Amino acid sequence: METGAWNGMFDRAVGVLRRNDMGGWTRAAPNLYPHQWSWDSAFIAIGLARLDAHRAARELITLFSGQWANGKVPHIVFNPHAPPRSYLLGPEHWAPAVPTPDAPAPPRQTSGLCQPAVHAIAALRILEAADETGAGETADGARMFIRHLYPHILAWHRYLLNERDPEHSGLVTIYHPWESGTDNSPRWDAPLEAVEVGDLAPYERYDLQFVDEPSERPAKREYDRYLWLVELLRRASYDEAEIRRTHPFAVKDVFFSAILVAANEALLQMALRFKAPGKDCEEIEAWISRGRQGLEKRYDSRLNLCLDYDLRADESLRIRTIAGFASLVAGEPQRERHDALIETLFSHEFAADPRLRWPLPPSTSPVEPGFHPRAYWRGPVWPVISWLYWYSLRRDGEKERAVDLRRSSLEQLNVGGFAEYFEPFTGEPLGSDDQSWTAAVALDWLSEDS
Ligand code: 9WN
Repeated sequence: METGAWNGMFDRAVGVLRRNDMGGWTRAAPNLYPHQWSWDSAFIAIGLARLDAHRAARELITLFSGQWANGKVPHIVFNPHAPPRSYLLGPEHWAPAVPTPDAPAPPRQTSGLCQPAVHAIAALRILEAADETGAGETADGARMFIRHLYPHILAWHRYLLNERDPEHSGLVTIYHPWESGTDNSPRWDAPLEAVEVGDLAPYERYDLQFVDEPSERPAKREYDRYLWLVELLRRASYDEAEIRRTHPFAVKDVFFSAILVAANEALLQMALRFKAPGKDCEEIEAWISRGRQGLEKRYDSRLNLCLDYDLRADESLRIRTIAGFASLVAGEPQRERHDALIETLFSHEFAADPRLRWPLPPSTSPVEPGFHPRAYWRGPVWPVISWLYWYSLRRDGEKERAVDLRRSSLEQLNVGGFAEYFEPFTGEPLGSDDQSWTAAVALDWLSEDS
């Protein structure tokens, strides 16, 4: 562990996670996000694994206690004790028009969307951490928890592969920008613009009280559509076939799909370790190759990026964002593809823009017309995304690039603290302070030697 150079950052990161610990689960941030978010929890578990594998496993177990009967892991598991008027949308906004047997029984209250499936990657990390600790109650408990979780993660992936990709394209369909985790990315501008907002009840933006400027959060135009899409899903009672047929926002998300491939690699390792039936392994292997092939088809050789696909407009979304490097996250692209993606990632279009405070990839390319350096997913650097690329580059033998990403990220966090995201040119911390997943990835980085 290399913590000396970073002035007590490890302890500061631990402090953030402890303060956000709600007892068995961690709120995403102190004020702005008082509930348990799905992919945040996976990153949080990756960080917690460095402290306490057993507690890390509990983070996932609590999240999966909100899993739906059809395998879906909801993007939010609500905190019944969250202060009133702290987060819109609350549980009441998600209630299905007709009760669905898929949603978990009370007292668990959840949203009806999902988010990228980082969980298997986290689960494998927890097992590795437990193995490093060896025997003992904590490590054994962690292993037992993950063993118990394995079939639930398998069911989650099966939901994504079947319900969100009945076409067997290898690509996951999302029904809301929130499902991508990169909410107001310009990737979603065109498909969102095409959504006609109906009779939306008036609402108040609680989120704006927790940021310095409204531009750090999505605009009203976007929020109207976010709420309307939720209303439509609720009215459809989350019926998958109905949504597939009628929902106005349906996009094949390359980044979500790539994370699922990487997660399936982790799941396969778990299946082998737990001596799961051979048919599980064959199924997962087929998902992995289908995912990689699907991403390969979404590669655009003019932009040197993978592009999302709008199913409603029947067109590619030609926007240069961090999601375009999806095949690097999925792993094992053809050599030529790998090299082209790396070249673009470290070009002036992304991490080598000379104006950057640190050479870290911005969420949207500064050469893209929709780029905005302060606006959420339209330009700022997000440490969790830097972590995902660091993880992928390291896994695939790009050691030097990975070392540089880690070092620059730690410098960014050392100066700016554990903010939700950062202005790419000035390094100013933006969004929420003390964001749990930012502290968690810092812990993971600090626990490595390079
Ligand atoms: C909506 C919690 C979540 C992250 C998302 C991020 C933001 C929520 C919001 O916060 O989304 O899910 O209200 O803006 O975009 O990636 O999981 O940290």
